[in-house]
Amino acid sequence: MKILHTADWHLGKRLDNFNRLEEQILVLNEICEIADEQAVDVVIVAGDLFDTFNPPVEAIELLYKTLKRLTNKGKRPVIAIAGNHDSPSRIDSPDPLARECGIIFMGLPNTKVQTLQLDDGFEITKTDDGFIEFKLPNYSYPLRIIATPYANEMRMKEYFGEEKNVALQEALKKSWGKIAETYCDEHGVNMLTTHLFMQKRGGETLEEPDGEKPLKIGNADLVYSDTIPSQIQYVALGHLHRFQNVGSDEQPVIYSGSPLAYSFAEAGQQKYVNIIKAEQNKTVEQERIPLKEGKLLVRKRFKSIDMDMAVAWLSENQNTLVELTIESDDYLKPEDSKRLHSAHQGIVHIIPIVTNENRMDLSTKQVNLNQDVTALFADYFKSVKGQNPNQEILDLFKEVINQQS
Ligand SMILES: [Mn+2]
Repeated sequence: MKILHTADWHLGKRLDNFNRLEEQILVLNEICEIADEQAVDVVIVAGDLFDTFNPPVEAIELLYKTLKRLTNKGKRPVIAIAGNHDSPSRIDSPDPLARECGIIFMGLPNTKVQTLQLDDGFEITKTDDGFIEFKLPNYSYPLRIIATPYANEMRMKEYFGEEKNVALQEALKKSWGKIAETYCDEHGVNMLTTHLFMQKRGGETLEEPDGEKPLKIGNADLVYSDTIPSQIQYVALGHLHRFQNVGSDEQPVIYSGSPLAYSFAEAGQQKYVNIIKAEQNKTVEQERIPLKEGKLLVRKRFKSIDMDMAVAWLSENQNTLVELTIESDDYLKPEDSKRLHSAHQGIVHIIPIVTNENRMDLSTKQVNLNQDVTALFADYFKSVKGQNPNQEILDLFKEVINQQS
């Protein structure tokens, strides 16, 4: 059977002032088309469906429409779990209605899905807290999924009936081990999906997404991939935005990554969905499919004297979101800033970098207190920015001063 794994949709997320909804519509449409072309039997969305607890209406509509489309009229189960950005109750609440369409929402680690049989569709034959067994129309063997939506360390242990002083790592190992022992024999396909910060023991320390709510605080919520029971053939993870395997070839533990680059730390990253071919009692085959939609995030650096070059580059790379660094000896002039912005609609930040060396150090320099306040301000500005303020800034300063008197 074929499973499509995706995660971290973050519907409703913005990049500063830039709304990403149009791109999200395009890339989710692309994911639906991949699911159809590849004729996948099951879809897993491993958390962070929304970006906030109270997402905008357009994001909610986009989620429901996309998941419904993915179910292929109730023939293809779609399992969507909550991530750390999602409100568990918001994810759980449409469940009775969603289930009839073939969408299984799981908001909490102890969510117990009800058994179900859809006309001409699939069947949910067994369930337990955080566990579902599916019978799919075209397969003689079942698919089992252990699903652990995000909860913080303390709550997670509570749901699993563990003491506070037990490490999360141990609590998960015990709970997953018990479910795997009970339900996951070699006569079916066995998978696990969760939204956690997981890495390989002894492996490199992975970076959490920029601007994300971090899970790893003093390593408290860090879990190693050796907690995974041996019966599990594939782990579908959410949280980290870059595609990566933190398991092994024999037992892949995969972050599918987000479908769009959501911060400049992800600039230039190719995004994917992962397609898994699984059979009972066999190592899975995987193929990651690159996503084409969405704007590229680009970090670009120019010297202010090469303003024409910057403008030319911007004109030629319209379908991008740009973080522009401008090196100059003087404070960036408003007319330059205007020129850059009129050449490109997607400049998210302009970072001015001062290259001259006559930055003053206030700690060693005697401040001349006999100057007027505007001259003092100019001195201060130069000490902080390394440049003299331009006339516009001085005028603005004077205006502020005058308003106060
Ligand atoms: Mn997350």
